[in-house]
Amino acid sequence: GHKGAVLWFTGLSACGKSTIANEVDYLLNQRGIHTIVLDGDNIRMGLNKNLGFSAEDRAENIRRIGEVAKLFATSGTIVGTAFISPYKADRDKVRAILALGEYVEIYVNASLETCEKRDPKGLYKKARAGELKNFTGIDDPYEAPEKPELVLDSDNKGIAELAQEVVAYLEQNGYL
Ligand code: GGZ
Repeated sequence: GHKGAVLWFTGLSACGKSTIANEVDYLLNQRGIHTIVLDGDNIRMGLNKNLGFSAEDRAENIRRIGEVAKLFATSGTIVGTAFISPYKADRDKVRAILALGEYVEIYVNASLETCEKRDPKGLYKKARAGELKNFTGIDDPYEAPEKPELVLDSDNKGIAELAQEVVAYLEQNGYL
């Protein structure tokens, strides 16, 4: 049997976090595992709709998501979270409130160039034009993880392969 865990995907906008998290979610569901994905669609639209993108608001966004993820993990669910979570200190606080081994940091590593080329919502373009301020990677920092549990090469590999890498990590480390 498996225990709860938090698969904390972090990376730039358009790096593939949400898509990979949803594919992992699907693969785990196929094995009968209880899962949930937390992402901008279900968190920033609801619980966190009063928060923007200042450093303070991003910190509060991540803090609340960490607390929600902890509740689900305690209930035995495998939680996937897909937020930029650009600041190391905010991620480290989430790690600290979870039980040992419960927090699995997954760095979805795509270069800014790749993300900007994808630009599915045209946000990088707006940020470059100065129409969108404090955009991560353009005029707001992204602090890459120093010791993530897993790094995914999103410049060179596709969604299916990266999702398999996550599942393999979970198998090899006793989560499944
Ligand atoms: C970064 C922003 C910004 C700014 C709006 N900076 O590609 P998306 O659209 O769907 O993903 C981005 C999302 C980031 O929200 P998070 O909750 O993941 O951020 S954080 O963890 O830093 O709190 C992008 C959109 O929101 N977006 N403005 N200024 N991304």
